[in-house]
Amino acid sequence: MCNMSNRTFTMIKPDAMKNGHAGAIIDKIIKKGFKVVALKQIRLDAEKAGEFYAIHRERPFFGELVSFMSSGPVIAAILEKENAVNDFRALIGATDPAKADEGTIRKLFATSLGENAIHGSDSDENARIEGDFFFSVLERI
Ligand code: 3AN
Repeated sequence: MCNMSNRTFTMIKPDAMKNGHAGAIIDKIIKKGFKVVALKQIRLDAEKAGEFYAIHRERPFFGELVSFMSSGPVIAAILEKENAVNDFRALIGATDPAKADEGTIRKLFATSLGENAIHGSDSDENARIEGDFFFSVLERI
């Protein structure tokens, strides 16, 4: 039941929130068969956004990324489905929306490479780390 390889973590990013796409994105996720284990709307400050994206600290776009991710609220969620990490990455599409497949969330709703609507964990280990970053045990069903 709690097999972590069946879970992933996502965040609807400030561009999609601001552009009114949150409802449509959640609808697509649920229709694709993901069960919502935990979900909340929060606003990251620059420090927390920097901590979440610490792996990109040395990249030239890090400052831009931190300022974007703390520019408005996000919706964070833990999702459950068989093969969750890979299936969710397929559903959201390529990092650059211009390169994302038709019908993917980023193709439909992302603004640009930097403001790309949604995050999806890239491994089971990161799904667990990222879910723990946002949610306590009591906040999960
Ligand atoms: P993904 O979100 O597809 O796993 P990552 O982990 O390589 O992609 O990048 C994390 C986030 O950093 C992206 N979602 C995007 O917002 C931002 N990002 C990645 N590459 C660039 C870039 N070349 N220029 C600006 N922002 C970028």
